[in-house]
Amino acid sequence: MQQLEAKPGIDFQTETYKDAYSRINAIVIEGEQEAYENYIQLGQMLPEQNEVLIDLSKMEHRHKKGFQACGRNLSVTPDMEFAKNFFAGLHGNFQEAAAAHKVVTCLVIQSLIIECFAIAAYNIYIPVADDFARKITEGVVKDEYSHLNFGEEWLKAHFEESKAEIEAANRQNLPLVWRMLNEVEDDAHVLGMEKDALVEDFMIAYGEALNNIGFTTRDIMRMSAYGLTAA
Ligand code: PL3
Ligand code: FE2
Ligand code: FE2
Repeated sequence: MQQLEAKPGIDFQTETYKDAYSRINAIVIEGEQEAYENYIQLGQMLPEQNEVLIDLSKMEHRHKKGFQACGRNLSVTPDMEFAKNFFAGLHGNFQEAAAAHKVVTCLVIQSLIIECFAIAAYNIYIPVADDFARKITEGVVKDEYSHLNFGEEWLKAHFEESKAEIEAANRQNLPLVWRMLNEVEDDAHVLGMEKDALVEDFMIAYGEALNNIGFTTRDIMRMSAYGLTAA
């Protein structure tokens, strides 16, 4: 709500900006769509939490609508095929875990990894966004903290019996996040977002989440490094 004037230095109507936006906007729309589906599936896996999870899924649906409006506002057509591929790895791992009734792995993928990725990306996007998208994204990012909190609380309450599976899910999926960040680096740069800042904000949010769940600083250091050097 701070600055309502256009950002100096970014022209939201150049072909370069719109081309990059067609992929980033699609990634966010696809991410929100998959989050919507994932929370519905999580509700089926955790029947006693189904109502809460259905509420979260509805928020994700609203987020998707909001980001679709951001694309339309800039006359950009999102490249949904690109975005589907972008999420294919995490999507496949979530589906595989769901089929095996591995609720801990599903929560790590959606409520920790994907939500932290979204929180980092949206916070960094807000100061460089156009006025319309900034207002939408400010509303969305508040919700994402509550989604992250759902995962934290559940995993914290089941920490001892979940610890090994959380570590395995981290090891399986964190390298995918670094790969995804590399894939989006150039387009994000065009939008005024730097990869280093994305990595830093992701690490902070994810490390704090692991800490809240019950991991030690030593565990967190070890877990955060997976795949980072290979990225
Ligand atoms: C779950 O609620 C949302 C999942 C979305 C994941 C988004 C990842 C975004 C990475 C690309 C950074 C660009 C952000 C710009 C926003 C228009
Ligand atoms: Fe969302
Ligand atoms: Fe979310």
